[in-house]
Amino acid sequence: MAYDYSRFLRNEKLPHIWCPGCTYGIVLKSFIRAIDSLGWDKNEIVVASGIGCCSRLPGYVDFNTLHTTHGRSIAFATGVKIANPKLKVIALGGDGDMTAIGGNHFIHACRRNIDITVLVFNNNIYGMTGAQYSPTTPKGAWATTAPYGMPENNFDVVNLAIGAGASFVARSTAYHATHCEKMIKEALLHKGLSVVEIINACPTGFGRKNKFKSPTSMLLWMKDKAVQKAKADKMSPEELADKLVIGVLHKEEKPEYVESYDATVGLNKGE
Ligand SMILES: Cc1ncc(C[n+]2csc(CCOP(=O)(O)OP(=O)(O)O)c2C)c(N)n1
Ligand code: SF4
Repeated sequence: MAYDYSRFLRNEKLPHIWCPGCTYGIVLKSFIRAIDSLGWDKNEIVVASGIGCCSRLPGYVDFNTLHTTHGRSIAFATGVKIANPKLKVIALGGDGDMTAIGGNHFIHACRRNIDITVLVFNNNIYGMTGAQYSPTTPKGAWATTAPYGMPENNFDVVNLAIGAGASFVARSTAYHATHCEKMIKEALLHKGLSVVEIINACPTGFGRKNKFKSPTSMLLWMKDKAVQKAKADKMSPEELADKLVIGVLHKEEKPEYVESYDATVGLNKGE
């Protein structure tokens, strides 16, 4: 029997607004299956987004949702988690949302190790506003704001998160939909700040001008580029130079922010 996504959707909001060939629909389904597999009560789940094509996602899912301002989903999610630590809190956004305007929220949430899950939907471009470059646009790639090719170095979201102190960091792609579901599930189960970078395709903004002939070719690019962590561990840096390692790339146990905060404040108040 076909999987029934409608149990988790605000069906009255459909059809969605994403372009044909956009992979946000695929990852929305991975996200729903991950949550369903955990059997959590819908009412204990909070999903906060910023602004962007991917930030339409909370509009479609039937959880407690916040469609906030551009780059601020983590700030809102932090407030929710501190106010009610029992809630399962997820902040999501595009590469622009999370690594440009929201970059400071991102690194400081990682540093604090607050128990929220951050999903970074990386399509290497500002999709919603017309293909301006973002901090993850590869060097040399075309964007409306880089008509001669992106002149800047780009962020690696995984390395950024690990460097800033996140205690769980994973990567997947829209092509690897089942793997993506698994990464989201593991992130949701982790206590502390968990990040999943999900590589996405924006055929309308990024693909057409960057020599991808079709949305399918963008998915095949993800397939060819991805290497599972276990295999990557046996490869040389030269062999990995042009590859995208997927899987759980960092995991450690360390004190969680809300608990540390309560303990510190309680201690200083003499409780
Ligand atoms: C404060 C503010 N600045 C700029 C914008 C315009 N804006 C809306 S979405 C967006 C970028 C979206 O790109 P990304 O976050 O990568 O998400 P995508 O659309 O690719 O999913 C920008 C610059 C805004 N809404 N608010
Ligand atoms: S502009 Fe790009 S990211 Fe936005 S819906 Fe269209 S294909 Fe998807």
